[in-house]
Order: sequence, then C-alpha cells, then structure tokens
Amino acid sequence: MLNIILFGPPGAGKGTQSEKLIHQYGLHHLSTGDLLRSEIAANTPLGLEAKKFMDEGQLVPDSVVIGMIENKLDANPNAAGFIFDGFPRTVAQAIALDELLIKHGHPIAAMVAMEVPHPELVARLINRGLTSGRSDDTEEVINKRIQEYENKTRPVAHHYEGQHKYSPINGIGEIEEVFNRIIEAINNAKSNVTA
Ligand code: B4P
Repeated sequence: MLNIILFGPPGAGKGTQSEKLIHQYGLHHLSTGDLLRSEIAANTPLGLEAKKFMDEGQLVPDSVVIGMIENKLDANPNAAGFIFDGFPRTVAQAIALDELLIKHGHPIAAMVAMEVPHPELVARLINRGLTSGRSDDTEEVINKRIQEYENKTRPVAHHYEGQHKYSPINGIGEIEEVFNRIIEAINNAKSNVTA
C-alpha cells in the first residue's frame, strides 16, 4: 500500500496533479476540499457548518475533517493506497492521520510539497475564479486562505520533515513538467519503503 500526501498552499495545483496521479498509480484520491464541497452541494448539516468557514477563507474545524477521512479509510480497506490532497492541514490533523494509518498498518510513505510563490498562487486562483463559481476564489478570500496556510498548515511540513518523509518540488512550470517531478519524488520514496 502506498500512501502519499500532496502538500502545498491554496492554488499550488494539488487537485490538478492528484487527478493525474490516481491514473498513474491506481491510488484512491481523498480530497477534503472536494468532500466538503459535496457536503455543501447536498445541503447536509456538516456542509452548512463547513461553508461558514470556507467562505471566510478559514480552515474547517479539525474534528470535522478527521472524521471524514476516518470514514473514507474504513470504507476502502482494499485500496492500493491513498493520495491525501489538502489533508492534513494542521499538525493536529497530521497526528490523527498518522495514528489512523498505523492502525491500518501502512504509514505515510512521503509528503510531496509543491512550492509556488504567493503572487503566482493569487494569479492562478483569481483566474480559476472566473469559471469555478467557487465563493472562496475571490482576491480577498484567496489572501486569507494563504495567510491561514502560513499560520496553521506550513508547520505540517516540519512534522513530516522530522519523520524524513518531506520531499519538496518546484510547482512552477507546465502541468506535465510538475507531474514528472512529483513522479520522481514518489518513486524515490517507494524505493526507500521497499529497501
Ligand atoms: P481545497 O479544495 O483543498 O483547494 P485549493 O487549496 O483551492 O487548491 P489546489 O492546490 O487543489 O489547486 P488546484 O489544483 O485546483 O481547499 C478549499 C477550502 O476547503 C480550504 O480553504 C478550507 O476552507 C477547506 N478545507 C479543505 N481541506 C481542509 C482541511 N484538511 N482542514 C480544514 N479545512 C479544509 O489549482 C489551482 C489553479 O491553478 C487551477 O485553476 C489550475 O488549473 C491551476 N494550475 C494548476 N497547476 C498549474 C500549473 N502548473 N501552472 C499554471 N496553473 C496551474
């Protein structure tokens, strides 16, 4: 089983690259952003609660997203592995994920971190906002999301650095070019796991 975290600030391209990775490795894609948006679309109590935070550019409470991930892990016991996209986003989420995966017997193999500078993130997300219809793709909310990332999410990188699983890559360039860098990082991690 191969468990990979795709990490990076809002707009780094996690969702874009996850789509390609699931085809490459046959992994199960777990995006907390997508899961939350489907709860919102279905008007569930969880979705209504999450929307208040997302519209403000804030992170949704840890207990909500950890519970969602736990349900998905339990529902897919035979998966070849998971790509965690947009999760964990706080150190508390990272600790919870580590514990869940130890229970399942397959810890994280690598965190691949996509590095993209702030002005490029803002430009990409404003551009996506022209067609996405996402209420959090406006300049004011985008800047709050990046601030939230700096305050609460960046420390998650140090958590996996401490476990020697942190693998930074340059997230600037053509989508295919970035994809090849991610593949290289994952293949290195795989050979470490099997070594
Ligand atoms: P997410 O849905 O996770 O999404 P994201 O950060 O907006 O973007 P991503 O990095 O996936 O970018 P994408 O590929 O789309 O989060 C949304 C919200 O949900 C959060 O703000 C938070 O409120 C909540 N949430 C989610 N998970 C949570 C958690 N664990 N805890 C608490 N709250 C949580 O790419 C962006 C754009 O760039 C696209 O238009 C794409 O086409 C373009 N692009 C991609 N790669 C490119 C490249 N190489 N060059 C140029 N453009 C590129």
